[in-house]
Amino acid sequence: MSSQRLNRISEELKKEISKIVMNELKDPRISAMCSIVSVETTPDLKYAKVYVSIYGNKEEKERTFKGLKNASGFIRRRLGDEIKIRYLPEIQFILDDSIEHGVKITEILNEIKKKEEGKKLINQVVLKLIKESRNIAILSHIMPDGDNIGSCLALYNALLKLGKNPLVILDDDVPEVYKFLKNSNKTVKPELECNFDLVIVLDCGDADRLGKSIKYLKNNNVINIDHHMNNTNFGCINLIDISAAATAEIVYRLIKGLDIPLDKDICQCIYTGIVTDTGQFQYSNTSSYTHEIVADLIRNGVEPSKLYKAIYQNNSKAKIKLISEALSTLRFDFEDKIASMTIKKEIFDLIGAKDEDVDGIINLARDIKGVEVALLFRETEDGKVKIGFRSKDFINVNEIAEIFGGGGHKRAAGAIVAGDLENIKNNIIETVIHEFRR
Ligand SMILES: [Mn+2]
Repeated sequence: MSSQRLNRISEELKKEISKIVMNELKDPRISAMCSIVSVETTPDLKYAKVYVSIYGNKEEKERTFKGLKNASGFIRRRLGDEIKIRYLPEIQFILDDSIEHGVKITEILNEIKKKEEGKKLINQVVLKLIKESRNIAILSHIMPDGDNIGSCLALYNALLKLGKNPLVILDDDVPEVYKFLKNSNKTVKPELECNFDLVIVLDCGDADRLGKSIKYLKNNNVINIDHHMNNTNFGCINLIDISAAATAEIVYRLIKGLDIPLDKDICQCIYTGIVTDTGQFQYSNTSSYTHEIVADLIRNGVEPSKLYKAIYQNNSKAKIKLISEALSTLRFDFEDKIASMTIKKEIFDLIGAKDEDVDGIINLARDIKGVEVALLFRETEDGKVKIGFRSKDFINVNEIAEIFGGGGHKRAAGAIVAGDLENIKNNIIETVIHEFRR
């Protein structure tokens, strides 16, 4: 191939990759301040080295670079739609620091502006894909919580109204407490082998948390809709809004965008997602926008006091026994700023508790005066320990959970670690203390 033609291809790749990076990637890790400097394509068109300049400190650079590398498969697929060449080269991102300081501020600002447009674009693409699809699978993470169930059922009920053929596929049963939601009995287990026109994953930061449902990501168009800050962007399209208090908020916006009229059933599902993920509107993720949505939900039939009774005044006996056992293990560290509790498997089994009964227990430790970080250690069936992290004011527990392979939000996160319970406890408490001292 002539070097002239190769240069032309490289130039075109550069243009298209820049467009995709600026307008379509929604990985929160990717800083808006990055630009594609140049592209070098090998003569056999097998590889394209993409030199990228990232403006920012070391950590921002690393984060953005990781995000870009992660997205290279998606970018390559999108290039296939945009450019007509026989062989699509494999993309290798290479960090180019040499021209970093030459990046003009105006250019950066232009790119940020484009990124804002990119967000709108993603919304439009999601709405279009939903409109054009008929068989739509809705998935979420294992050990479902209120946002998970509320978001899935809100979308399910809305898509039914749109004449679609939706299906909620969950690894676990719907927790008792959420069974009052419309069509909670219609969810199915990930048993069928089936291709869908569209797979929508809700409230799930990492594909690994899908359990057995992860198989539906293969050979399907996947839209990943979430509000977790460390979402791994495993979808073909990723609609991630970390400012949303709950995924149910994003689902509300989608339903509005699809012009589906709200009804009481849909609104109850959305309300459940929001009320549970905001800790009944007490966490810092609760915004004026959250309350605006809730006002709309109430206008459309939600009766908050009834819903509260259904969700919060409906505890199983096992749950209360579990709370009592957990409280008896309460331990304090670091001048009582860290409070932790432990639930051993044998106690859990003895009580006959269910996974859902653990929900909210950790908050009892967090809510103690002077406590900044609360931890709940729970032995699970497979000899692993599930750790819940909560913080009150300033410790970013998402970062701590990430160290142990987990994640979540700044004030609420989780991780699962294999090993000896006591070792894990000490290790994690030490890590938290280290975080305080930083
Ligand atoms: Mn959520």
